[in-house]
Amino acid sequence: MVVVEETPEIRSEEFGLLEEEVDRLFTKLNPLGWTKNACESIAPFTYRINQLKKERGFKILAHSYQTADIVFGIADIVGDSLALAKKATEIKEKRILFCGVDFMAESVKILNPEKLILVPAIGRDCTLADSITSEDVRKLKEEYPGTPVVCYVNTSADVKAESDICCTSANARKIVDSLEEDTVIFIPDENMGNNLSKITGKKIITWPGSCRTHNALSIKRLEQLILDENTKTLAHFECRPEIIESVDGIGGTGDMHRYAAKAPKDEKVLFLTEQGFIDRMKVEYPDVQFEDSKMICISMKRNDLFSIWKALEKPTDDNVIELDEEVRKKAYRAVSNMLKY
Ligand code: CIZ
Repeated sequence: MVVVEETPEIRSEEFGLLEEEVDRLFTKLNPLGWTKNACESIAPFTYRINQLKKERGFKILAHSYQTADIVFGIADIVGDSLALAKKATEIKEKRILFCGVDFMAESVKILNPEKLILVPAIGRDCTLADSITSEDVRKLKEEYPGTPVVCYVNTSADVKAESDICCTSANARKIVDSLEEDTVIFIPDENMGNNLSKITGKKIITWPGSCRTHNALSIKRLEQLILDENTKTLAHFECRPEIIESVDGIGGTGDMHRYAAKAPKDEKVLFLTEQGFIDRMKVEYPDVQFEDSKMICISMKRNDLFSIWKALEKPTDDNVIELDEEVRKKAYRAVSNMLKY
């Protein structure tokens, strides 16, 4: 069987603009090893997507774990889930195409119920978000009455609706620290809960959930990744506690971004998080020598230029993020509590 790939049709009068698009992409992506040929193969997609988003009144929001062709080719705003959810409340566009996984797009919908939120790929799962249900949270609350429930952003809207406050890797420490209680239920990331317990000195009741990408990092693998003893190594909160004990710092991608922005010229830096974020840093801070983590989240990588083009041109029900209004209102409380930090 011959498979003919579908690509956007480019009219002959647009060829000049397409060449400019190839040059634009090459300037951005060449530092990551992209060739002119590779840029030529994606240019019809980025060109058409950028046209469609203007024609149809969309802003494209992309999580830092997306691939570089999305981040530098078509995204208007790039960041972690907290930054993206906040930015979404500030933009005038009523339509958002969100490149990330479902729980992140749901956070945007929780804060922007009047906006249309589309996610391009199908199967935007997350091992953390899928590890716990709202019923599980209700049972935890029965077991530990009066104990505050902090949910990591990697949870469904249903789970957020049962929680007191939501947090991201960027503000988890501040939020747990700020609570009056010495015992806190932290769901669903067990590594992050244990790491927070060590940092804050609080008793954290955890849930057996983990991010398959960060949890897979072992000490042996870490040793292989550190190519030079002078490398500064920062690990994501979602990594195992033994990893956190062996590195120079801990945080979310927001903290890592701030570190990269101030890193001395030529410093060797290893961020133990998803490779998409490292590629973003390599382009934005070319004077720093970022080592690759080679940690890949396959769910994040399900969004690609083809599915984005299709979702903008002809969205289906599968692309649309819908939330029950009662659940959204309850989840809004936990998310808006988080935004104070
Ligand atoms: O909050 C986020 O976006 C996640 C899940 C990780 C991070 O550190 O960016």
